[in-house]
Amino acid sequence: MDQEYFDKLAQTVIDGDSEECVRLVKDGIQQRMNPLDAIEKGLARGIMKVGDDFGTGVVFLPELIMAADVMKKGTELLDEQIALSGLKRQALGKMVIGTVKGDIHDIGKSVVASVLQANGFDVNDIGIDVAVEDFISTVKETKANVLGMSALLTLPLQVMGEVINAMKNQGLREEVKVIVGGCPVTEEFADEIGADAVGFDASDAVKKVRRLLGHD
Ligand code: B1M
Repeated sequence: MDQEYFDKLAQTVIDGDSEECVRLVKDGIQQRMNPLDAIEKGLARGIMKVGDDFGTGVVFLPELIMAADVMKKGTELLDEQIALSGLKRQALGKMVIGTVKGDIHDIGKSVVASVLQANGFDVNDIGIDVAVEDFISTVKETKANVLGMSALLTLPLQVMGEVINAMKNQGLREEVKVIVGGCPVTEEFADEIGADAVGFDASDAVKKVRRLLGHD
């Protein structure tokens, strides 16, 4: 698919036009485009523009919500394609992923979960607004060897550190690797709270998790 296609896809998010978004995504799927390209080069660029305009007061919450709904409809269709591409692979590791307590942003986290799954990891996505004790109990129950935490808001970032401390207190930290991500998360912050890695996008998350588990 060419740049014009990705620009049109981005525009559907900006315009809040879910019908056109779904039409374009289905068209792209039929033409065997790379689904991650459609998310990163198309839909995500649209939502970033709306997010920037929201930050500067050019658009308001209702427009942001509409744009997010369009993005979600598009990513759901694309996530299905991403999942299909990884169906036959053997699990490279067991992972739990969620967005931390106080934060309900789920689009980026879900994209990361789908791409990791498609790349051979067994991923348990426990959703949004996840409390410290729920991360810990799911890691224990599923015997995961990687925990992924996402946050887009600045304030709930501290929950990531609380989860890592709880893991230490419960003797889980040695055996479970931790990766964090989301737009406010930096290398410095990850070091400060004692995470093993930070993922800047879905492909980077795959690269880092592979490395953490010794696959590269
Ligand atoms: Co919100 N929001 N939002 N929002 N929103 C931001 C984050 C914001 C930066 C917008 C702005 O002001 N410019 C701002 C945060 C400011 C701050 O704290 N510093 C903000 C705000 C303020 C809010 C509310 C408080 C607004 C309000 O109510 N007044 C509210 C928060 C409610 C809450 O959480 N308690 C709110 C609500 C919403 C919507 C519900 C409308 C909607 C979310 C819908 C949904 O998720 N279902 C929404 C959206 C869409 C955004 C923006 C515009 C876009 C987020 C997104 O989906 N990006 C966002 C602006 C921005 O990010 N610049 C914004 C696309 C997605 C593919 O990228 O999520 O970054 P992203 O994920 C990437 C990477 O970050 C990385 O890989 C992903 C794929 O490339 N990654 C990981 C993410 N997690 C990872 C984990 C990993 C590894 C990589 O390992 C575990």
